[in-house]
Amino acid sequence: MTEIRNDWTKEEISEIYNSPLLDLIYRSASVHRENKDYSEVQISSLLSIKTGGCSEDCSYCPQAARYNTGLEVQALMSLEQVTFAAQKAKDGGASRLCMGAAWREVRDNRDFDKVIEMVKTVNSMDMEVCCTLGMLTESQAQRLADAGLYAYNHNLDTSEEDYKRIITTRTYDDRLKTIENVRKAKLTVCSGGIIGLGETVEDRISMLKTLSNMPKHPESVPINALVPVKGTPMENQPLVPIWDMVRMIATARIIMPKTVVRLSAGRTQMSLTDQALCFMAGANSIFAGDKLLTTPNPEFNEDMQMFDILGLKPREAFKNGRPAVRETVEL
Ligand code: SAM
Ligand code: DTB
Ligand code: SF4
Repeated sequence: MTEIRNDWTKEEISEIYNSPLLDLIYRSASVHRENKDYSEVQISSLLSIKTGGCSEDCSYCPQAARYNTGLEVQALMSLEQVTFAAQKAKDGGASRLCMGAAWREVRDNRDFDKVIEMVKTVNSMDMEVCCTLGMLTESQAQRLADAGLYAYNHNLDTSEEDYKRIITTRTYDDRLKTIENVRKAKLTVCSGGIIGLGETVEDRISMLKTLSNMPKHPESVPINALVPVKGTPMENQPLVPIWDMVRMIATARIIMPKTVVRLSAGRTQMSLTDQALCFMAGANSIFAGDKLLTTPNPEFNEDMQMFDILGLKPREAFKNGRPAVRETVEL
């Protein structure tokens, strides 16, 4: 069994990332097969429970109020709407529902009370529940955990060095602090990044170092390819070459062998063959359903056809235990 390390250096990660592509894929696929049932893919469905109007200036994001992206702002959904969407996602084969809100941070108000109810309801429907709501305090993380939340998504997005170029309204430390609060509440951590923001290879390596040097690796690491959205500062960014996506996924797989690596945003820009390479390189999760948060994603049926062709199968919910018993099982 591959050793879990939290002391990867930039040099080591860089050597892996820059190794000849086929050697890299061979190595990451081997690590994947040693550590995981490689044919099992965890499926999450995204639901934007509060859309647009965000006060942050993340330069990739269509939901930032300051960019004219033509997005319709929507207030927090009702519990009924969420229940309906959760059932639809479950029927489509998703084992996890990830609810996203375009908030800078969570505030202790009625909206948060409503989100707590949503978490309880989706949890009672036998789905893993994930939230991504912006910054959290320790007590807010604890409230979410008590309601049955399974995972919290909070991405680093890029390297510490590159952060100011992408976002000025918060710091890298703010991001790390929330992740720490999530850990303190014993929630599982989902944290990754975006490639295609104009970052350098060194930035990618630096971000992977931060993730892999955390005291405990995130249980899931989403690798997003930028979806360039008109009206955002990143609208003219060229599409990410598939080889960069494969290198990121393979490197994440090798340095965080037990982590679920998610082939996240950007799949509509990829062929089936492209995606097959990503699964071969060690990706073992996707977002399914025809929408990400605000941008398109392949249809459930298309993905199921892809699974059939590639011999992949969806992972069932709570394979690693329910939140209440989570401490006793290996994640
Ligand atoms: N507001 C919360 C936050 O920032 O953590 C949660 C929602 S935010 C939309 C979640 C993540 O979506 C971001 O961290 C970023 O990684 C991803 N994202 C947003 N816009 C994207 C885009 N155009 N392409 C790829 N990923 C994107
Ligand atoms: C993640 O890493 N990617 C998802 C999820 N976590 C929240 C979001 C992707 C958003 C893509 C742009 C949009 O649809 O708005
Ligand atoms: Fe707001 Fe999150 Fe979008 Fe940043 S990424 S603008 S915090 S919704």
